[in-house]
Amino acid sequence: MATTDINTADTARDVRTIDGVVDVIASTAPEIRTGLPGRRVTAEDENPSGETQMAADVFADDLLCERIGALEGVGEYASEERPESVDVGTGRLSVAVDPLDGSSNLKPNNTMGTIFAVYEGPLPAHGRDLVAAGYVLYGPVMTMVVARNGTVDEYVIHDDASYELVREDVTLPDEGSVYGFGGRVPDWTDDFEAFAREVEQDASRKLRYGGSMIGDVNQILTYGGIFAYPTLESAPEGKLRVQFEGYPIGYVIETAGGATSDGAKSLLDVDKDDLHARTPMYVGNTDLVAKLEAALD
Ligand code: P6P
Repeated sequence: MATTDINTADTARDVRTIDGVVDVIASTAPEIRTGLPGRRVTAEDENPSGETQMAADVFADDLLCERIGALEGVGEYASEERPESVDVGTGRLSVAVDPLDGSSNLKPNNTMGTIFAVYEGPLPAHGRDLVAAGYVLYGPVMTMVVARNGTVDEYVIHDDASYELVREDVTLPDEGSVYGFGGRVPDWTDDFEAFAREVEQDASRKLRYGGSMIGDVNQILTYGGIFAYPTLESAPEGKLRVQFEGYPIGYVIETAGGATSDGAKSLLDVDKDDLHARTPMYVGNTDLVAKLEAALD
């Protein structure tokens, strides 16, 4: 469930570093998007989670590692595409990224995202070590959502890498109208399926699931509701990664007044010490997340 003790940067130096990370994410996004057309093929390797890597995943990761690693206040860089974190300097902040979330959407030309998380201290870090997080959404418009200093802001990123603030202090609407549930229905647990059926029967809600978490979570941030990639019979830990997806999205949604859960507690309180550990993810309006937790209890 949502918690109030969202951590934020407490030194001017860290604020400058966070602003530098946001600048790098925004300025690299147009280059990532321009580099996608020629990279819609699978790379030779799998990522540390055993998933097929796209050439675009490797391309985006290399760009971000180089650019973020050059920032003075950053000491460590890690990504979903690399087995281990990389020492990039002596800074006290670490940055974890999912360079291209939803790259399986590349072939059908659907939405994808770049997720970033800025932690105080070394990696793997804990959700309460976050001081900023956000994502780029590669949609009809390239947008960036940033949670820092206790607020969530949305920007449009232009092809020349300039970016402009379009929505300040973004919060979830009180009444959520969309839902999106990942995994295959036969693989859902009975408790989750009962919850899902109740949400689906509610005439005030409609399905929005696109196979890229950032596209789906941005629907929740915009229209309210609930997104879940749940515990599965075949994967009790779920699919999504704690450091690169669970914590940063938990930080964004809770900063925006929503709630997040791993089924029992805030995503920010998930305690896994493996860099590529997974977690079930439930994020959205507080009432729906509370109902979900009761259903799984
Ligand atoms: P499925 C993309 O591969 C991802 O990591 C998330 O962005 C997304 O929510 C999920 O996996 C989609 O998984 O099983 O629906 O393909």
